Amino acid sequence: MSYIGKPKVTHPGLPRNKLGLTSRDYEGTVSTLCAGCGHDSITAAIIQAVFELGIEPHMLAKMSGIGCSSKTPAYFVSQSHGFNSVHGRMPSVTTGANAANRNLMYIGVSGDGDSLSIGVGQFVHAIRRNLNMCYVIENNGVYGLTKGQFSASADIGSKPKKGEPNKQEPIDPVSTALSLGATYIARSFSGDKEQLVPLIKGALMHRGFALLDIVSPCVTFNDHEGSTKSYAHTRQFYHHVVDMDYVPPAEEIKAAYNEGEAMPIQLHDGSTIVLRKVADDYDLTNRAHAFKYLRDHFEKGEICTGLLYLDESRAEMHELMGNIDTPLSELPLDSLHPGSQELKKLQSRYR
Ligand SMILES: Cc1ncc(C[n+]2csc(CCOP(=O)(O)OP(=O)(O)O)c2C)c(N)n1
Ligand code: SF4
Ligand SMILES: [Mg+2]
Repeated sequence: MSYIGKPKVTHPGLPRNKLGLTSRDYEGTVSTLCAGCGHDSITAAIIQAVFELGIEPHMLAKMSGIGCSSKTPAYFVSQSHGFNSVHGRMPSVTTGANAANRNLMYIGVSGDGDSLSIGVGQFVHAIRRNLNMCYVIENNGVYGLTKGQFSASADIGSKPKKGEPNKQEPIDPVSTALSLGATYIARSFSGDKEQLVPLIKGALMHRGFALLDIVSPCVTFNDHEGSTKSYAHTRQFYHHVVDMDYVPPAEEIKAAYNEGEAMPIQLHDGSTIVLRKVADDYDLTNRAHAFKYLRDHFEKGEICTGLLYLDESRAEMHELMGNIDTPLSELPLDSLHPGSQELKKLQSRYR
């Protein structure tokens, strides 16, 4: 794979964030994806979110597996850490990295194939551990990179370009994450940047496992009539449930919200997310209610979007394990290494 850098000519008038950086400083290499691919729009939304949050590039770790979606970390924040793992193994590699260095901010970018087929065993255990990361599934219903075979998120009746419609039940990442106890669950659409950017910001700042399931049409293999992951289908059946704004710790909430319509929730770092309910009858803090609502609307063919579930109270992986605050990567080797005598004692217990 060859990477082409973007020319670094920046307009002097470009807005700068709290670090003095422009959005151009958060770009990556030139994308090699097909023109119009939803994944490129998600990359643009990630760039905007990390720029606006003022994240120091060296404090970000971009993780991925294999697929067109998993290639995209190359296209944002060139100066951060990155690990492109094998197919479906991004969650375990991220778990290991996070165990060693809890100070970095982790963003994993995966596909519906990478996460729901070969990587499904890894995906569910990262949720169960409440791994502190933002997990993005760029969901197009197909294996784009290997030329458009149906993935496990393809809906029943969805028609391929050639061949028979899908007959098998889809795996819905949102319902799966709800049942496993993920603590921040959202769904959006690559074509809705206004909804997507605050959802990404909230997911990055949330302490615990944050899932973003983003419908991201594959223009080459799954954007035709009869596909349920096309631009036209998604726009027609898109149903906003709860939108949100993200307010950083240093800023006060300026917008006027009517009681009942908006609910501010403080995150652990002192920032606030302000929820704006679009569907009056939705309760995003009640798992059973959220599950039923999403299922009922799915059966009507609707795609519920927005922040769909939030639990700020659950402990994340390090807290659950009672780990020390200092990242293991910063501890001296002798404090991590028990020594050969201790190892012998430990082994003798198993003889
Ligand atoms: C172990 C292994 N099995 C199969 C493949 C072939 N393969 C590459 S990408 C991919 C699926 C990618 O689909 P998805 O994660 O949905 O990404 P997309 O390209 O649609 O963004 C498959 C099956 C592989 N690279 N490695
Ligand atoms: S094959 Fe599909 S998923 Fe892959 S880059 Fe092209 S449009 Fe995007
Ligand atoms: Mg896919």
